[in-house]
Amino acid sequence: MRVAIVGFPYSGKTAVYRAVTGLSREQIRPTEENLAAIKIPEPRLDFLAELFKPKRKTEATMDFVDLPGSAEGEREQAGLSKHLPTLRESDALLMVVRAFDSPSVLPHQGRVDPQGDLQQLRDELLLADLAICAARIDKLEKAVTKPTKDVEQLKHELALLARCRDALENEKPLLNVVQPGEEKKMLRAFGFLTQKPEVLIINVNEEQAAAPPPFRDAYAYATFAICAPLEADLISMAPADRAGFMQDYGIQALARDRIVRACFDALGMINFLTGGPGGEEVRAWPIPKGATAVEAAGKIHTDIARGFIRAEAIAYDDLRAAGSLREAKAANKVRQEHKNYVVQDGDVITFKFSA
Ligand SMILES: Nc1nc2c(ncn2[C@@H]2O[C@H](COP(=O)(O)OP(=O)(O)OP(=O)(O)O)[C@@H](O)[C@H]2O)c(=O)[nH]1
Ligand SMILES: [Mg+2]
Repeated sequence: MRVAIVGFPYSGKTAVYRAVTGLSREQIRPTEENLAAIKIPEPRLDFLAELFKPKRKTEATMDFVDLPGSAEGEREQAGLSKHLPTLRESDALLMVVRAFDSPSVLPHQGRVDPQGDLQQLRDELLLADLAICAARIDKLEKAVTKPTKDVEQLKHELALLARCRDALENEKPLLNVVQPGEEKKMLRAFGFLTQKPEVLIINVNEEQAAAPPPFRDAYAYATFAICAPLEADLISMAPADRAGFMQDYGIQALARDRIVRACFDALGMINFLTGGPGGEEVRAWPIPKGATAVEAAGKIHTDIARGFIRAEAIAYDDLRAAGSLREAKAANKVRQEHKNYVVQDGDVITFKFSA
């Protein structure tokens, strides 16, 4: 799972990256792509750790990428063109728009207009996708006139891409145009940018650091108004020092966990959990919503999927309410599930398999 941070020059992308990763300015190479793996908050593991006393507690991680700032002269645009390969490989976009005033940081196009900037960013993403779409359609239109053995498949792809082009020309992002499953799979290699879910960060002044977002955005999966450099400073402080500052600013909780969690949810992912009495580890395993028990087993090890017999599953809430696995079993809360069981968020699972 990879999230790329996208925004106009000096919108505060690197500050957001610091706020999410806790890295200092010195730890970031300004002229290169920076990538860090961040733990996805999973508070349910704390209870499992308390219950099973394992050696390790392992959250899943998500990669965040900060792209280097673009050179002068490209300031009219977000300078996305040279970063397209990285963006295409990402699964979600963390959009950053500037809402802060600062006499020392020249705003993009000479004005602070977060909604206008967001619109422009999205237009750039749409145009980049449209170019890819049109080029492929050109190729396919020629290819389908030849009697090759895969001509039916190519026609299928052509029809899908034509639909995508129509949507893009009408300024519709592809996220809600492409069906999950087969269509999504067919388009995967193109890495369309408007097919990626977005989480929006409105980078506000310190005075608004704890205020609700200044505007709502209907498209982004979630919107956060944060003062990115302030969040970056807070996260790098010792917890004892931090509390006082947070109180002064009226900030209840660091933005990091909410942002990371929103990206995870935006991707349509859920966690199933593993661990048990006497086990070495309690762990969260991310899977796409709708994944089956045997697919979940394959996340842990292909052997477990291959030799799959059954999954013993209990909902986290049931385990928590029962207080222990033994009590939960006595109350008939542990279910025996087959291969095609659709795993639910927070299921605590033990797989039975033949080696
Ligand atoms: N006053 C104020 N300054 C900010 C805020 N966010 C970022 N800045 C400053 O604006 C400048 C640019 O911030 P960066 O985080 O480097 O922005 P960026 O989008 O990564 O910029 P490039 O990578 O060069 O495109 C830095 O000097 C930041 O300290 C903010 O919320 N308030
Ligand atoms: Mg930067």
